[in-house]
Amino acid sequence: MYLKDNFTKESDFDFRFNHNDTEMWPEPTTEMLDSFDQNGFVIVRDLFSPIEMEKMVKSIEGSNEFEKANFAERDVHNRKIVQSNWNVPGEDILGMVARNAKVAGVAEQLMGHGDMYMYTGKVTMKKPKIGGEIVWHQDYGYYYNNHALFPDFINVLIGLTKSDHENGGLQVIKGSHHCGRIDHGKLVGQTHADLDRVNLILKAQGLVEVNLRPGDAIFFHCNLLHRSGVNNSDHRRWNLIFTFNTMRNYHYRVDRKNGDMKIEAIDKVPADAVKKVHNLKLQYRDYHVPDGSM
Ligand SMILES: O=C(O)CCC(=O)C(=O)O
Repeated sequence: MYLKDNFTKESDFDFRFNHNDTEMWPEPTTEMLDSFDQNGFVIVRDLFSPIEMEKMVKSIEGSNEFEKANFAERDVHNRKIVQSNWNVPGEDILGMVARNAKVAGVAEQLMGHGDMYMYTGKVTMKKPKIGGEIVWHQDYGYYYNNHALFPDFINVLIGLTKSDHENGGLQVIKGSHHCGRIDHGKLVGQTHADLDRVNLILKAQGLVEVNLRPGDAIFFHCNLLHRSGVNNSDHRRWNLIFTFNTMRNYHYRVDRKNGDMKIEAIDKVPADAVKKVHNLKLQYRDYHVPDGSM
């Protein structure tokens, strides 16, 4: 059942999820849809409750396989961003988050191009004091080169920890998805958008610091310019990020480890699916080291 009025508007692009324990399929409000179109993102406070967040963090911390699959990228200051990366959503708690009506369901409705599949799931981790910077980029700057024909991807980034200016939180340029795909180049191991152009867009549109508490999320379009700073704080910064792509956006060059994997539309689960998970053990998943995609 689709329920309306699950989201309350707090500012132009800031909304709050009204928790409800029943099995439900939340529907973005018209204001959320308009804000996503206009700004290229919406922030949703309290998308997951503290209990749900505690379960997610415990399951990740308790998994040796997850830890073994971590790999580090160096930034221009030789600081590290650690990542874990996979493609198949799965049946465990991380699967219940990705496939959740609050995540995949809301993402599909914001994009409005029908069924989507999960392109990647990942956790980006910045350790206290040594966590690195992620340079300005559009995700479509990467995916374009993977022969994605349409800029149809959407990210759902969920704060596993607090994430703000102090510990290397996300920054976005409001409305920059309307600029279309910008040329990207390489900077050390990272891919960055043309910085002269980014600076002009920044002047025209303005920067938004995305300050998240655990359980807050930002849904953002793949052409939205974004970056995140270094972590000089004493606190780790972990984000859980799911990228969804439309079924129509077929990849001609399959660049996944599981190249012959059948791509299927996400099998969505109701909003309370994470609450119902009791076994916190993560299943083995198709962790992989991507070919340079952030
Ligand atoms: O976790 C972050 O700081 C941002 C990650 C990012 O830029 C991305 O996934 O495209």
